Parts: sequence; structure tokens; C-alpha cells
Amino acid sequence: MIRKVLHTSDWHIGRRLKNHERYDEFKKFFAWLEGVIKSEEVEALLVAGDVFDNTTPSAKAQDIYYSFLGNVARSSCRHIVIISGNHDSPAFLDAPKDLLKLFKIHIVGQACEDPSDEVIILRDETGEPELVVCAVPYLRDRDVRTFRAGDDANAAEASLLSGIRDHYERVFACASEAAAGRDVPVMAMGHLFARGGRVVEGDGVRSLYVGTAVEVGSDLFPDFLTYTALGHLHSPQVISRKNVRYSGSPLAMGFGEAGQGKAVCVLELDGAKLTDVKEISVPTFQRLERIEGNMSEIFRSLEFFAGQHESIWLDVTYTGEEAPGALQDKIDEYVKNFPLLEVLSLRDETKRTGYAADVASYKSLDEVKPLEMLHILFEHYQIPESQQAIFIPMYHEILREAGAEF
Ligand SMILES: [Mn+2]
Repeated sequence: MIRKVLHTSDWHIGRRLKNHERYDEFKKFFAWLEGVIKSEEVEALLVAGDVFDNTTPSAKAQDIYYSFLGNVARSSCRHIVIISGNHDSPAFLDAPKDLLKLFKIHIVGQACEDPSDEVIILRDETGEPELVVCAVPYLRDRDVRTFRAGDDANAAEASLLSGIRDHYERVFACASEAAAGRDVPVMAMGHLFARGGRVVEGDGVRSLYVGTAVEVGSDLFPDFLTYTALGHLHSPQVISRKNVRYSGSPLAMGFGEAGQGKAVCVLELDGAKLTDVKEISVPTFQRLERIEGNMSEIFRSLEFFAGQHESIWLDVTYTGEEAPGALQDKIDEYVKNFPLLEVLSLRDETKRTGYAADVASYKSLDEVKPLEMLHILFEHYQIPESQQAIFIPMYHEILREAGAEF
């Protein structure tokens, strides 16, 4: 019988952060995960979707994936079950499926017509079932075939939702039949938005879900399930009952997720009974920090992070009231002395608002002469005269080059 199962999801292998590649982080994460599988003596691994960040993973991303699968197949872990998420290409994940089955790696990329194809019966050395897994991949409209011409958005959503429920229920019926009369745990896997789930601002889930913004009630998961391993939301969390969970993504997908605890879940079983679930924290392999403030606050933070003597990727937002001038140049000039600091993103979100509205109420835009416009901007940005003196000749030069009338 299986005693330990590890649940993880949302790896997003190949994910970049503001155009920075993150392969090193992925390699470190998988090396760490192999260590956990070994030290915890994990016997089955469940991966609840979003294996890759996009539908055409790079050779490097695939190398990382297959190396990991190879290493796990040689470890204490006897079974691996992987479903696709909304980021994955179902066909791409499925392609090596028959070969991987030889290593007891089960892939369900594409939603199946026959519900029994999504019921994976994991067997021990003697051929006895030791775990039944309902491996339901991310379900798209076309998978549940609910859309009818003429449906409005509400009707389309309602029928997608009922199509999803229907699909799960058929898979559960099959699984409960397979497990009938045996003391064997039955688990579900899914990649969906369970009602009540927490989403972190800027983690890319909300925006990517547009079109199929359906939230599924957790009553979908029947009581006979020992555990439900979900993917899609990026912070580890329990949904309604302790045995319906999101493991969350192991890496912060963006600065919005930085500082948020990342985890994988390790379940302990006694026969068909779940005796414990623990979240094991994933170490931070690349520190991400946000800096926000006026010029002196930004530089104070840069100085602080420079003093940390570790690799830090920064997201900088200028919110001061003065025009920042050559913000990028000033920051570049500073960080070039600290190779461990990298500014991935720099934004000017100054607090000097209101000018756009004022300009709109000004006569008509083409009645305003260019130089007059510059002075409107000075006034509304409250640019000190000393700075105006720098801008005016530059502006003249631009106008001359553009052949504009002053
Ligand atoms: Mn995801």
C-alpha cells in the first residue's frame, strides 16, 4: 500500500520574468524536489497541471522536465500522474505518453471521451491496486461540448459549468466502481478555479482565465475521495475541507507573488485513510523585491539591498512628485557597481495627476501652441523653475527637428 503521496502543480517550466530566463531556478527547484521525494520516501507524485508555461516549450524546458521525470522514475517514487493545465498543450503533453507509461508515468493531456481513460489505477508489485486517481485535465469548452449557437455569456457559462460537472461526475462514477469493495484510496486531480479560492493580484491567473471565468463549487468533489489535488491557483490553500487543496506554484510567477509562501503538499495515508497533510515550504531560489518611492527612498532601498550581498531581482516604481529626470540612467549608474542587483522593471508612476483632465477642459487641443503646452505641463507637474530651464532648450530643439511651429 502507498503511504506517502506528493502533490504539486503549476511549475510553469520556461516561465520568464520580464524577459529574464529562469532555467537556473527551475533546475534548483527540481533538484530540491528530488531531495524531498527521497527524504520523505514519497511513493506517488501528482502534478496538477501547468507543467510548462506555454504550449511550445523550449528544448531547455523539455530537458529540465524529462531529466526530472527520469530521476524520479529511478527513485523511491513508484508512480507519477500528470494532467495538463490551461497553459499546456494537451497534445504536446500526451505525445510521449505510451513511452512514459513504461516508467509508470501517466499523462492525461487531452480530456478523454471515455471517462475510464481518466481513471488511473496504480498497482503495487503484485498487481494489486494501491491508489486510484481521477486524473481530469483542464477542461476547455470544446472538451465538454456545451456551447450552443445563440447562447449569451451567462447561458454559455452555465452550460460550461454543467459540462464540467458532468465530466467529473462520470469520471468519479468510474473510479468508485474500480475501487468498490477494496480498502484503496481514491484521489482526484483537477486544474480549475474552485469557488472560494484566493487569487493574488498580478499572478496572471485572472487575466488568463478570461472567456471561461467559471468557478466550480467544491461540492463537486464527493466525500468518498481521500484527497483532491488541485492546480491553477498559485498560493497553497485549503478549499473548504482539509483534503481539497491547491499546492500552489513552487516559484513566484511574478513580483506580485514575491514573498508569498510557496509549497508542495505531502500526504500520509493509512490504507484508504488520509492521516496527515503537510505543506513543505519551497526555498526561494531567486529573491525578488519591489521598491517604490521618490528618488531618495529608491536609492535608500537600493543601498539596503546592495548590502545584502545576494542576487536580487528588482521591480522599481517611482512615485515621487518631482519629475524624475533621467531615472533609468541614474539607476543604471548606481546598480552597475553591484552585479548582484538587477533591475528587471522600472516604472514612473508619479503622483502628479490631474493634468490630462485639465488639458481636456482647455480650449481645443489644436488651439494650443506647442510651447504653451509645455508650460501647461510644467504647471500641472509643478516642475520647479530650475528644472524648466533644462527642459525648454531641449523642447526647442525637438520642435526645430520636427519642423513644428513654436
Ligand atoms: Mn498556473
